[in-house]
Amino acid sequence: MKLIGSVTSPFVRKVRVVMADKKLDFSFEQENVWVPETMIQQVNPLGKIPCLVMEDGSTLYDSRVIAEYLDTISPVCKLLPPNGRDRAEVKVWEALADGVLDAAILVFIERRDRAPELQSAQWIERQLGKVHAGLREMSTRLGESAYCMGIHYTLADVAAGCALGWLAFRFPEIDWRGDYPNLARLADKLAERPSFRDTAPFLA
Ligand SMILES: N[C@@H](CCC(=O)N[C@@H](CS)C(=O)NCC(=O)O)C(=O)O
Repeated sequence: MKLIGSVTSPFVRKVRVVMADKKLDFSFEQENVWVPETMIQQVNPLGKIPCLVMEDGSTLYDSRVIAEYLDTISPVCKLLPPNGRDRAEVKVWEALADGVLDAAILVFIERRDRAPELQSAQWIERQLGKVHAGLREMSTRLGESAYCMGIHYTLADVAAGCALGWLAFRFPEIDWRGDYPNLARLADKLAERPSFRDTAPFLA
């Protein structure tokens, strides 16, 4: 399997963490999807990473689909409950953490790619509102539990840890550690795992 991605994308990181936790072999091909010469649309018409290229050349996207698939191909470190309400709850956690990222990335791109006079303060406020509401909900859901789903590490923690890690990387001004000590405690615990430690985002 070949994973196409970058070392800064939190969605790619989700997949890399899952691969590492489940001890799956893959090659990692870095692709900058933001330059005009990117070839990403040859494997994903949406032009987004992560994209998983299988042995037969077929492709899987997006990160939620890839993570769910990877969990089915190895019994090591099961990350999703087999069915029922618990499985849906893990997927809600994933939707929540990914949704925080979607909103934060829109702000990041607006600020990075648009001239200051063209940036919409209203749009940025709208998206930041989602980021803050999402963080609040993550904190409420976590409560005093060791992990998102209680005592077991799951895909919910992978998604939450990658979202928090990316916010720390790109939005240091958002003080989620100060506002939500329980999220800081979770992030610190996850950062000790080799799968998280080895995939921390960095600027190349
Ligand atoms: N829902 C998708 C989101 C993927 C995504 O937005 N990836 C970003 C990088 S962090 C990307 O490739 N963006 C390129 C673009 O939007 O053109 C997933 O979970 O994989």
